[in-house]
Amino acid sequence: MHIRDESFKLNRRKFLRAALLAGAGGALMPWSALADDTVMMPFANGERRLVVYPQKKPLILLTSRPPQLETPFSVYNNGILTPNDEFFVRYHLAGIPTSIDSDKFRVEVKGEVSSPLSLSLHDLKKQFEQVEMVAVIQCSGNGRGFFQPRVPGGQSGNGTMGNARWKGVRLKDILNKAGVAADAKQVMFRGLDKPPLDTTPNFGKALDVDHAMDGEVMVAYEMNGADLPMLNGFPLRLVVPGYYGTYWVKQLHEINVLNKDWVSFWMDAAYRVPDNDCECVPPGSPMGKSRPISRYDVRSFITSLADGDKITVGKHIRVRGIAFDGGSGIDSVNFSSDGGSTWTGTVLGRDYGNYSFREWTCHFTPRAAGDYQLQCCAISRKGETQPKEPRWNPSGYMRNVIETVRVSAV
Ligand SMILES: Nc1nc2c(c(=O)[nH]1)N[C@H]1C(S)=C(S)[C@@H](COP(=O)(O)O)O[C@H]1N2
Ligand SMILES: [Mo]
Repeated sequence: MHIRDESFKLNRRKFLRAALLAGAGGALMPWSALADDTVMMPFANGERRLVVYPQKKPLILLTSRPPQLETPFSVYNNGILTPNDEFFVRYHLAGIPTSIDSDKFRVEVKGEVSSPLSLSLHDLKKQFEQVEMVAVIQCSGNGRGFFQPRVPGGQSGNGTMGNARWKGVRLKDILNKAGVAADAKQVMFRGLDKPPLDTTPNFGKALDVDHAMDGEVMVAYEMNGADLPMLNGFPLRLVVPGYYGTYWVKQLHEINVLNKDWVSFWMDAAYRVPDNDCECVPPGSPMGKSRPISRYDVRSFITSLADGDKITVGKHIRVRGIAFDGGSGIDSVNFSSDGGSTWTGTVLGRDYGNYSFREWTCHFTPRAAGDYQLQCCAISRKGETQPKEPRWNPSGYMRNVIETVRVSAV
């Protein structure tokens, strides 16, 4: 059966399977993919299976080893926070942890520090101030499947992003307790996942020490008021507000302070963007000089309508969507029903902070029968906006072109 991503609905049988797979308590059932529907993504070779993983509703399968699961886009219309059981999943290595004893779990703080620490979850919650923040995590390759010319890598639509309320402690407070050496340069983070072959580099990421100490980067144990799902990093993950998901290390168990830049595949070969103002190169050309990917660019989406929807001539509708950027916050969002020739303002919803999705709404009445190209375009508080033509880079990162939803009025 083929159904469009935007209109997919769960049938009762799948709900039952999802419930079965989720199992009881923290113990996870065997990792398998069972749902038997497919969805069509709006690009060539876009057929995808819907799969059920532990603690998850059916998500769109990109790969199963390692799991890469995309959120069906319709989910973003249901609320500003993305539910844990519909949150996208991305791992690089097949050897991911499937059960963790949270009593035995420790995060080690070591390297260029005066007193190395080994902290249990209980220690973290008791020894440091607990903080909360709503923040978007977005994969660098969100929307990669739309790149023209096509680029290698997970061919995802725009469903590898999510917005959650994270609860945890400030990384700065942990590092201060350990006592960071004066000549510290970077802090390196590792998760518990293991490569299937010893030749594959273990996953890790590094931040400059000033960034790690900025008071915003968090070590989080809760997401939307619940423990992190196993696939989203249980029991602990790094939260790097405004920075691409690659830095948000899951199953965080090692924090290593270094007196030099960390040399690794994950910083020096992967997750790099062209080192210029637009972080882009002419379509089809090589990367050239590059730098590590960093903050999100500004994006916005229509969530209440999807490509191919029918609307009624003369009937008023409320169009709704979301916008976000790398941390300055959203200043305004404009809406167009004629493919960007003319624009009108929209009304912003509640402000959950500069790192959150921001809802926008506007009114639209199609006056005549025919096709409409609906677009939205956000402007951030630091004055950035979205380009009309897509920017391109060979890794398919940082897509933020003005997206178009094609509907017809009948
Ligand atoms: N341990 C570990 N953490 C990781 C990764 C990984 O492969 N292993 N992938 C990163 C990438 S690229 C992304 S986009 C986010 C995805 O977070 P999610 O799976 O919770 O949605 O996790 C990041 N943290
Ligand atoms: Mo990612």
